[in-house]
Parts: sequence; C-alpha cells; structure tokens
Amino acid sequence: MDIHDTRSRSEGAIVSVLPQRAHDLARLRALAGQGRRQVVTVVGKYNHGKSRLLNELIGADTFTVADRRETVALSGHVHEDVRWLDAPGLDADVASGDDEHAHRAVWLESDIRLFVHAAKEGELDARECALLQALRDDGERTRRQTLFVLSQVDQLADEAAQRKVEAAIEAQAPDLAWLAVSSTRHRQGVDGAKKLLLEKSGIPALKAALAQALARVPAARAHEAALLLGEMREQLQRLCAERHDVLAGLRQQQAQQRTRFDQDLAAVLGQVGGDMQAVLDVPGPDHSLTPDSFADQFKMTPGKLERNRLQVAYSKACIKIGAILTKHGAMDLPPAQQTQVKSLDSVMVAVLGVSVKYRKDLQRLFCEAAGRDALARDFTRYFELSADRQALAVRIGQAQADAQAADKALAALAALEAGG
Ligand SMILES: Nc1nc2c(ncn2[C@@H]2O[C@H](COP(=O)(O)OP(=O)(O)OP(=O)(O)O)[C@@H](O)[C@H]2O)c(=O)[nH]1
Ligand SMILES: [Mg+2]
Repeated sequence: MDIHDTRSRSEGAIVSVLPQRAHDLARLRALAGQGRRQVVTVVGKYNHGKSRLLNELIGADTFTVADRRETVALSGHVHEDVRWLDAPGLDADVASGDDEHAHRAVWLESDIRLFVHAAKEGELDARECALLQALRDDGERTRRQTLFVLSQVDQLADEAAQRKVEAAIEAQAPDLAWLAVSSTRHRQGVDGAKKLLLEKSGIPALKAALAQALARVPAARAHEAALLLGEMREQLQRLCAERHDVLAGLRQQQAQQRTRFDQDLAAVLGQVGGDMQAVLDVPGPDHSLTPDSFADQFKMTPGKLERNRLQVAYSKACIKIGAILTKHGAMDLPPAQQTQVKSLDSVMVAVLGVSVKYRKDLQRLFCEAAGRDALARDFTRYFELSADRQALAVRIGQAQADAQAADKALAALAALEAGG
C-alpha cells in the first residue's frame, strides 16, 4: 500500500472522532509534503493589486493583471525555489467558489501570507479586519507569518495622505507592522533604471522582509506541525480516557445489576424452597390426587382441601418470585415472544407454565436442586432479555465501538507522527 493510502487511512481514523480537525489534518499533510517548496500567497480584496505585486516580486509578468475582478482561480509559479500563489480577491458579493480558492491558499498551502490592501481605499472594511485578525491570531499560534502590504500608494496625493491612511489602519489593527509599496513606481524604476524610484517603491524593502520571513519558515513549519500533532494527541488521549471511563462505568453497572439480581433470585428461591418443603412435609396420604365425584360437587372434600392448600402455597411462591422479577424489571416477555393474550405474556407464565401443580411438581420445581437451578437459569435468561438490560447491552456495544474508534485514532496519530 502506498504512503498516501496509509496517510489517508490514518487521517480518516482521526477525523471520524475529531471531525473539527479535518482542516488541521489537511494542513499537516501539506506540511509533510516531501521537500515541499516554501509558499508565499497573496490575500486581500479584488483589484487591490495582488497579482501585479507578485509580478513585481518575481520580476516577470506571470500573473494576469486587470482593472476588474481578474484572478478567479488559484495559480502558482515557482521562482527562486519559492512557490508564489496568486489567489482570487475576496469579495462577499461574488460567488463563493473564488473565495474558496483563496481560502485554500491562505489557510492550507501558504507559509507566508501577503495581506494586500490598496491605500486609496482608506481604512480596512469589516471583512478585511476580520480576516487580518484571524491571520494574526493564527500567526500567534502556529508562527505562520503574515506581512501587511499597503499597496498602490502612488495613488495617494502625498505623504500626508498616506500617513492618514496608515494612522486609520493602525487604529483598526494596533501594533501592525506594514510595508507601503507601489508596483507602478517599481516598474518605472526598473524600466528606467531609476534607483531612487526603485527604493521609493517600497518593493526592495518588501523583498528584504520576505527574505527574512522565508528564512524563518523551516522553524515555523516544525513548530506548527508539532503544535497541531500535540494538540490532537492531547485531545485524543483525553477522549480515549473519557470513552474508556464511560465503557467501564456501563460494564460495572451491568455487572452490579446482574449480581444484585442473582443474589435476590437465589435468596427468594431458597426461601420459597424452604416454605414449600414445609408445606409438602405432611404425614398421611396425598388427598389431592383423589378425584372428586359428581356427588362431591358442592362438598368440601379432603381432596379439595389439599388442592387448595397446594394452590395457596404455589401462589405464595409465585408472588414472592414475582416481586423479585418486578424489582429487577423482568416481568414481561421480550417483544418477540409476546402473544395475543396479555395474561400469558409474563415471564412467570413462560417459566412455570399454566398447568395445575401437584405435590410432586412442587417438590421438583422448588425443593430439588435440579429444579431450582432450572428456575434460576430460566429467570436469569428472561432477566437478560428484559428491555432495560437489552438497552444497556446496546449502550455498552456503542460505548465499546466509540472507545475502539478513539484508540484507533490515537494509533493513527502516532503513525502520522512517525511519518506514515
Ligand atoms: N496606480 C497603481 N495601480 C496599480 C498598482 N498595482 C496594481 N494596480 C492596478 O490595479 C488594478 C488591479 O490590479 P491587480 O493586480 O489585477 O489586482 P488584483 O488584486 O490581483 O485583483 P483580482 O485578481 O481581481 O483580485 C490593475 O489595473 C493594476 O494595473 C499600483 O501600485 N499603482
Ligand atoms: Mg489578481
């Protein structure tokens, strides 16, 4: 399997538990690109002179310049081993596809952002302010650099006008370092070999600042990669711990419920067995087996008396066991086993049946070890099939899957860190 598939799988495992980190993972992928060139990109509103500035910086008319919204897709050019990316201008009024390209360049690919703002526009608008702030905040965190470029300064009447614009922007973005440039002056200076005009264009100063910024890129990249990996590792470790705690808690709940049920059931079966033994341990013949004749219809016979006695004892046993089933939420049959007759849908009926019980039946059911074991087994089976227990089992299954997904993500992150 090639390295990209391995990386994709690792990323997929992490995103599945940390969906909000999808962008950071894409950024890490960009950072991990083997021998990747340093990337400088422009960002700013359309028509502020971004493409033309790049042309001046690389000394060739590579990017299209126009007096309208021109750049609509990302285009790149390699010059002096740096990749220069021209991005579409940001404009809230225009289809968001262009902004998407710009966003991709700014946030995903670039090492250095040149934030371009045309001096003639005066102060920054709300959107520029927000973007600049976001870039500066990002720089604080990741050490990715943004240079603020006040462009087209030749369009201002004089130095005083320029000061005014700079003061307004300074008020909007305190402590902002800016570089004022004029691409027009630079081109005139180059074409006419006019050194003073060249200097005054601000482009040489911008180039020097860029060279310094580029020199800082390797360290910045290393910092950013370590930061993103570290943040995700911490987040995943916390998530793993939380999810395993949840799972352990549910399993403990499951085990405790079962233990309590087992204990209660064993106690009630023991008690019922003892009570029943006392009822059955009577001297003399078993009259319950003597059928009544027609003539006995309205008489109290020894057979009837004995059958009544047994019936009462059996009912008492059922009531005691039923109380335990109720306490543990296991009275009703699981839905798949339910019938049309509500009175038959109880666990009691399913386990003990509806036939009349005679001494030998009661003895076998409640007093002999094999009978009691069978009752315990059957009641326990229905307890496990009860709605609450089943719901708990489902929750445990889900919690287990969640914990496994978090473990997998953590392992995937380790693979990413190891360069996989
Ligand atoms: N006077 C003057 N005009 C400039 C300068 N820089 C750019 N322009 C002009 O401003 C217009 C827009 O320039 P572009 O470089 O195409 O602007 P852009 O920011 O790339 O625009 P989009 O690609 O549409 O976002 C063009 O007509 C340029 O010639 C400058 O320094 N001075
Ligand atoms: Mg452009």
